[in-house]
Amino acid sequence: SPVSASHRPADSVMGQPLRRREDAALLRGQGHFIDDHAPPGCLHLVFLRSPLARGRITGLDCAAARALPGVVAVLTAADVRGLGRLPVNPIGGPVQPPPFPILTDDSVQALGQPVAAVVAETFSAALDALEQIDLDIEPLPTLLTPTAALAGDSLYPEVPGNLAVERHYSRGDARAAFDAAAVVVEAQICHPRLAPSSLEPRATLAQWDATAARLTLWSGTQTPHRLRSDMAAILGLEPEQVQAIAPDVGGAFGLKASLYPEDVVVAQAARQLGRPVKWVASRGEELLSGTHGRGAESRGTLALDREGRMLALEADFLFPLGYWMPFSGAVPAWNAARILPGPYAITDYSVTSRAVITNTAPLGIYRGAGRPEAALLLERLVEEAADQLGMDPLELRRRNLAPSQAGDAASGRDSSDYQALTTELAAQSDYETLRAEIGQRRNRGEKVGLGLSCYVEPSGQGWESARVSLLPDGCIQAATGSSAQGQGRETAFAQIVAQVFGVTPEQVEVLHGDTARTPAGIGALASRSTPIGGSALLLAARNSREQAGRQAAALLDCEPEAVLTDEAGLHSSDRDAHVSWAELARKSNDACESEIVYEAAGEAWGFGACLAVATIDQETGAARIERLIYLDDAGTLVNPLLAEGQIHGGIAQGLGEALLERLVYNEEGELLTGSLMDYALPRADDMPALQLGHHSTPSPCNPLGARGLGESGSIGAPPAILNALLDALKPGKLPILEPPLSSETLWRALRKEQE
Ligand code: SMO
Repeated sequence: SPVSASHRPADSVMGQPLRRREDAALLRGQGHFIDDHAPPGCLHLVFLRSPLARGRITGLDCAAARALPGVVAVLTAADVRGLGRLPVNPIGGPVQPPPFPILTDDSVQALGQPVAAVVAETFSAALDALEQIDLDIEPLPTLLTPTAALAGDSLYPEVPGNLAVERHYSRGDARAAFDAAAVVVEAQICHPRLAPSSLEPRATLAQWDATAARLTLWSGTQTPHRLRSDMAAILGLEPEQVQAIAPDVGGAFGLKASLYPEDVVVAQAARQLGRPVKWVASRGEELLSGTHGRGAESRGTLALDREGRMLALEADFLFPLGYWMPFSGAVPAWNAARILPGPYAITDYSVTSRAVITNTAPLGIYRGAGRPEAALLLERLVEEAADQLGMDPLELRRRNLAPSQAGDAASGRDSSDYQALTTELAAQSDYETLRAEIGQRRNRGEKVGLGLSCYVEPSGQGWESARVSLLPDGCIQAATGSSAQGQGRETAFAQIVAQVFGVTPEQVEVLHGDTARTPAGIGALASRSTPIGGSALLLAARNSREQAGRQAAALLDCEPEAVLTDEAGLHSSDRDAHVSWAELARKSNDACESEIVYEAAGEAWGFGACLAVATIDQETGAARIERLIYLDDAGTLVNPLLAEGQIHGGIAQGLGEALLERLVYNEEGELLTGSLMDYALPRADDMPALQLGHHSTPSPCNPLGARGLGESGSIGAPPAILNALLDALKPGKLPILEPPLSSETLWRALRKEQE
């Protein structure tokens, strides 16, 4: 029969909470991560890293290491001299990047900077050889904090005053508004430096084919096409000579969005030695030399009138960039500044953001990339204002949230309804009752508080490409230039394409993460893979489906508009004539294939609201999140199960930022949090039960109507959690907010209050 019994109407595929097709293999240990790959003859590479934060190299002797059995080579700066440098995205304005270091033999600018690389037959032989390298460094005074770097000597002549990025956004006359205001509140935050902490650390395997002069790179990357073009340029190759493959990527979070100096050394070693070379970062190397996130110092002031109308905002961010800049190194400073005043209708504002070179690990994008910093500063100011005005913080927000906006596809302006989400937040939390209960508990002496946040998440601008083809076996192949980092792209992308063809998702094969098999693309970052990558697939699928309809019409002897599809194939509308997908692929004259580049007309802005209830144990200072309600509007949800998974993950990382995580350097620039014994990642038992809800107002900015939500949880959760704890602490106060609010910090604050 042409119509199978399990036939599902086409519109039931999108929006279904399908389980991830990726999981069966991953759960059975059949995933293919970088370290699972070991081509015959594969060599192992390990790095000698600087043990000092800044200094002049006075001696480097690798002779003993080279002489050890099993050691094939020791690469130093001489082996990579003359190679190119990594471009830095000048997003939102100019950037003065420092040099791109690959291996150094004159000076070191950060603890963990690669100095030499040992390549050996086995990993342990490589490690043994590391011990035999003599490295002498004469220490120099370090610039570790952004404030110190801004006041200190220039670390590189290319970056005068160490100032690499400066962005300014303003509207109206903030100064005048401040002068006229009834209430002015301030906030100062020292954002924690964070480690993105993917499951598989950074890893790269390179193989050079000397005959074909071709380089193959397997890398845990979220931007395979950019890795390919950047690597080609740095090595002096044509892009066609390089193939980048991202197999299973165990999380990326921004950490894996840029090529690293280490990747270049691995590729160069493979080219020099003519054998495959693999490097897998240890967890310690990852904490030491992977890109960190956040780390800014921020301050802001908010002016209001007596009725709580927000009049003006001033904000200032200062980011410590570290000693080299990854491709997206300017993004956090730009993002933090450009999204203010967030969801609020503030007409007069002035926001400055600067980023400076420091003697620390590089700073990169990390889930949220500037948005969490902006949201935390703004939402602290709102809570302070509510305090000063004696007004309920939800009411204060509702008075100032921008009015709902219809959005407009032509101008690329997104729609929004912030009020609707906060109305729902009040309803879901039974807000008045909850407030009253918390008041009673406080009267009984309990340290309990309620915190709120509203946030925006600009997501998805620019382009992405896709190719959708009907294969001879009747399968539909969907190739995306976007990428996957473990967040279920295959499942969601298959749903988008299956919907268009009227088939089941199982009939759609998704190709990603291989530059030789997919059209060019940017990748999985900036919450863009669904709104932009998904929209590209949607449009390519529509074209390809239309071609299939035209060609089937000729075979079925009907009009193309009359062709119906289902999982069995294509049918005339009276269902008298039919052709299977495989038959069509074989019989049609032209391929049913479409490849497109989709350029978004505008930028989709996701948004949401969060409410947290938290308590502080008065004996130990331990924080406990009692309740967490998280509502978002991410537009069209392709798969609500995946959407919620993204929000869970984002909230977990946000909870880490609020309560647990901080990379700490001492005054010598040594990393005190060099292992997961000292750097506290959240565990399952740190997570509260979550109450999630979605509004799904389609965005007019892309044909899918989707907004990103991959970064959502880490933007909206920290302000709500921190606001709840600071509410619980009252009448205690923290003059400068320096997350994480660990039990020690809270315990000390409670003691102080009792003094
Ligand atoms: S921080 Mo994201 O991977 O753009």
